[in-house]
Amino acid sequence: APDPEPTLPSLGGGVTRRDVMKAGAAVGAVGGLAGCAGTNSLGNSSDTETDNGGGDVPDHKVPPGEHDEYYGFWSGGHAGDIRVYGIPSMRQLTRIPVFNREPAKGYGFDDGTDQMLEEAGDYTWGDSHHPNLSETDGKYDGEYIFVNDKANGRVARVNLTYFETDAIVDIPNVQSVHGCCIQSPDTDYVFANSEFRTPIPNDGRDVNNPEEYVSVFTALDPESMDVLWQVEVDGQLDIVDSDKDGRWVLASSYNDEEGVEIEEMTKNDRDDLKAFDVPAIQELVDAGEYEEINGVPVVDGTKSSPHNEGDNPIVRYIPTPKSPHCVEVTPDGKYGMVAGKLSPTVSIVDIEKLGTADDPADTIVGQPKVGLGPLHTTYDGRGHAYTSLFIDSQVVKWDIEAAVEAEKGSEEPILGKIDVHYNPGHIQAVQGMSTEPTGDWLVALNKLSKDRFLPVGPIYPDNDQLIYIGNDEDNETGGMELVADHPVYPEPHDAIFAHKDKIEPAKTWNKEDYDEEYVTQENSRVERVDDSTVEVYASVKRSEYGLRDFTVQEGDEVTLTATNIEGTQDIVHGLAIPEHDVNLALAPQDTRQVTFTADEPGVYWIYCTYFCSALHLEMRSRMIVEPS
Ligand code: CUK
Ligand code: CUA
Repeated sequence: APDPEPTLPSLGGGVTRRDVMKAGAAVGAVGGLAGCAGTNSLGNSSDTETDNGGGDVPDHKVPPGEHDEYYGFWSGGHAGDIRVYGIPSMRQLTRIPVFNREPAKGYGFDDGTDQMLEEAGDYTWGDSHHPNLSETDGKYDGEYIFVNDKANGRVARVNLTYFETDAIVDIPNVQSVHGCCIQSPDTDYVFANSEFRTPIPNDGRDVNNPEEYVSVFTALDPESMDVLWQVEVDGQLDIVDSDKDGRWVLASSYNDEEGVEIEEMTKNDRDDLKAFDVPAIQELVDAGEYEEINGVPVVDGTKSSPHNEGDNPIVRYIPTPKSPHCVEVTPDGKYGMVAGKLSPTVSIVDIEKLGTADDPADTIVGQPKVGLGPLHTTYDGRGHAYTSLFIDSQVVKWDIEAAVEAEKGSEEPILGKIDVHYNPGHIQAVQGMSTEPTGDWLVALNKLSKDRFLPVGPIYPDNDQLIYIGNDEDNETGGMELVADHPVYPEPHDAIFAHKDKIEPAKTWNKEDYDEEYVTQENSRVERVDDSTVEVYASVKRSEYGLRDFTVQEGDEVTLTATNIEGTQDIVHGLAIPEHDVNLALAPQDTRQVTFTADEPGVYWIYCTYFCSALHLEMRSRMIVEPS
C-alpha cells in the first residue's frame, strides 16, 4: 500500500501552529505540518509526552485570559440546543437554544422567538443531532449553522453573527429529520433526510399498510428557508453528506426491507445507499415533473420511477452491507465513507464513479475491515480516516488510499486503534467535514461514561474525549493520544469545529437587524390603543428603565417594547414581570417585544435579571394594574 502523504518535516525555528494560523496561512496546509511542532501552541514545551516516545502533544489547557484556537458547536440531542465549546480546552462558552425555550437567554419569551417556535409546530422540545456550518468555496464562512430536529421533522438555522436561532421550518411530509447537511462547496441548498417512513400525506390513510409508507429527501433554500422540493425513495433514509462539487448528495439508509419491526428491518445483508443527483432533480422540478403533496413538489425517486430508468438516474441505489449508519465525504471530495453498524467494514464510495459506473456496486472501490460497530468517520487531511467503533469502544485510524488498493475485507490499511470510554457515536476532527481539516484535534463523543466521573445518580453524563491526532507514529494507536475526559449533559450526537478566525460574532446588536422600534429614554411612553389594548415603550440602561412605573387597567392586553440603549459590550439587562411569565433578555442595542394580559389587579415590581451594576437590585420599575 502506498504512503499517501508522508508527514512533512518540522517547521523548525520555534515556529508554532499558532504562528502559522496568525500569519493567515491556508489552514489546510497546517494539517500537513501537524505533529512536527517541537513546542506547543502556547510556546511552552509540552507537559504531555506520548507514552511511546513519539512526538509532543500540544497543551490542551488554555491559561486564564487566553483564548482557544477553535470553536466547537455541539448538538444537544433531546435537550434541543447547540452548545459552544472552545477547543482544545473544551470549556463550554455558551449554549444556543434552538428547539427549546431557554429563560437565561429569554429565548421563547419575547414575541419574536415565541412566534417562531409557535409557527414551527409549537412543540416544547426537539432533538438536535447534526449541526452544519455554512460554506463558501468549501470553507466555513461563519454565517450560519443548520441543524435538524429528529423528533419533529424540522430544520433550524442559527445566525452566527448573533449566535441566535433565526428560523425554524416544520417540513411537510416528514415525521423525523435525521440526516442534515449543506451543499458543498457552496451552501446553495440545505438537505434533510426523513428517517421514519409514513404515508404521505399522513392523514389517516394507509395506516395499516406499511408497504405504502415512504421516506423523502428534502431540499431547502438556505436564505428563505423555504422547502424547495422532495424526492420519494425506497427504504428509509439516515445520515446525509454532500460531495464537494455541488452534484451528488449521499444518504445512508437502513431498513431497505421496509419492515416495521426490528426483525424485518435487519433481515437483509445489504441496504442501499442513495446518491442523489441534485442538478438532475432540480431540472425535473423546473420542468414540472412532480406531484405536489402538501404544497411541496415531490419527485418520484423510487427504484421503479421512470426518472431512474436509462443512463442518468436521478437516484442511484448502491448496495452497502447491513444497516449502515454514517456517510461522510473526504475533504478532497473523492470518496464517501459508509459504515455498517452490523458489519465490521467501511464501504468506500468513489464519487466520480457515481456518474459513470454501469453497475452501482462498482462505485464501491474499497472496504477495509475496521472493527465492530463502525458508526462515523472523520479526517485529518493527511490521507487518514478515523472511524468510531461503537461496540469495540475504540477509534480506528486507517489509510484511505491503502484501503482502496487493498482487498475488500482486509485489515492491512489499519494504522492503529485507541480505546475510548465508552461506546463512541460521532467522532469529529477539527474542520474534518470541510476542505481544510487542521489535523490536530479529534473529539470522540462517547455515549457512556460509566466509571469515569463522580457518580451523579442513575442518568450519567456522556464522555467527550479529546484526542490528539497530529502525530503519525508507527505504534499501536497510530500516534493517537488521549488527552482529556469531559462530562457532557445529555445528549450530543455530533459536533463541528472551526478555526476562531472563521467566526465573527457581533459584540452588540445593530438596530438595522431588527424591525422593532428602538426606544430611547425620551421616547419611553404609554399609548392606549383602545379600551383593552395598551402599548408600553421603555428604554433600559444601568440602572433604570425609561419608565419609573406605568399603569394599565385590569384585563388589558399589554405590548411592551424595550430597548437596551447601552453601547458597552457585555452589559446585558433583563426585564422580568413577576406572575406574568414575562422574561426578556436585552443585549446592548437590542430591542425585544412581549405581549401579555394584565389580568389581576395589583402592583408588580419589574426587575432586571442580569446582574449589571452595583445598583442592579435597585434597577426596578412598577406595573400598576388598576381594578376595572
Ligand atoms: S447520529 Cu447519533 S451517533 Cu443522529 Cu449522527 Cu450517529
Ligand atoms: Cu440591569 Cu441588572
